[in-house]
Amino acid sequence: MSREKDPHGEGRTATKTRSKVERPAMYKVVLLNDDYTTMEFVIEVLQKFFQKSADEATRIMLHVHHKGTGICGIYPREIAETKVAQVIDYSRKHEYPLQCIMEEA
Ligand code: TYC
Repeated sequence: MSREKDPHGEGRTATKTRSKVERPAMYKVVLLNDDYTTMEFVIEVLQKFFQKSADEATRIMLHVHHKGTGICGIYPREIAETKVAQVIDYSRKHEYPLQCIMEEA
């Protein structure tokens, strides 16, 4: 019962049940650098699975190439899991060792 509707008056009960609105946990999807995957393939992956423009995909790929890792996007858990699986499946199908992981944001 909400306190506003408590017929016994304010503060009599501790039964306010308004549920707390919680934001879903969010996860970063992260690409890892390696020496074998081509730059062109990484750009293709970023455009195909993360809806990046050619310029943004190039920027992210170069960031990963120079720094070792880079964020492709931040998503709720199930979407992040799907993106990671899609990137790994597509990369293996094309015989690249590209690695993609998720981390709680
Ligand atoms: N380092 C790779 C090369 O020089 C390019 C690359 C970039 C690979 C990003 C993976 O996640 C990656 N061909």
